[in-house]
Amino acid sequence: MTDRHTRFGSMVGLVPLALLLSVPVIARSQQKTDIPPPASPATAITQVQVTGEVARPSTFSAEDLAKLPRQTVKAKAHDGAESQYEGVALVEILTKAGVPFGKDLRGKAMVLYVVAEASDGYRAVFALPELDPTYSDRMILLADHRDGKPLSAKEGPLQIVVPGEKKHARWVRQVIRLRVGRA
Ligand SMILES: Nc1nc2c(c(=O)[nH]1)N[C@H]1C(S)=C(S)[C@@H](COP(=O)(O)O)O[C@H]1N2
Ligand SMILES: [Mo]
Repeated sequence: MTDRHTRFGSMVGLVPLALLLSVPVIARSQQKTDIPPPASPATAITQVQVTGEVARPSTFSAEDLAKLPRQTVKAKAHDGAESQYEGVALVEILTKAGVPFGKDLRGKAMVLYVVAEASDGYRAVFALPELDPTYSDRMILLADHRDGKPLSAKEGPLQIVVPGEKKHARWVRQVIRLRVGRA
């Protein structure tokens, strides 16, 4: 008992010494970059989730997007440069997930909307008729290529392209999710 107390006492005495000795170790581990950097957009996986008020919640990979009807549109980016964008019309992706368009986009479905969500938390809303060729001739695209090349890390891998829109606030970059909601 006494012996243990004595030993404990001497261990307590060692604590400040141990702390003192560990200072250079801590300093060294802070210099070392052994913590991996956060996933950069350059390595982001090409995929988009379709969630919310949909019959078939789905995830579309690059392969899935390549199999859907491909569209190209000419549009002026925020930097003022006219480019050829290539990708899949939002209506095609959403139709696959069971979102109503065409003859089904009427009545109670008229309160549905889609939120394009980005990896940085940025979001923008579209009403379904804006995307529907039976309502509008606009071609709102989920683009994966610009002028024949994959989108840059800043833009992509997936970006909404809204040709002809006078401001670019709905050209959501780094899209990760299309969430359908009911107003
Ligand atoms: N993911 C994401 N997309 C975004 C934004 C954003 O902050 N995050 N800003 C929007 C706004 S307000 C504009 S004007 C354009 C700006 O495009 P640029 O950054 O390519 O110039 O991107 C749009 N898309
Ligand atoms: Mo903007």
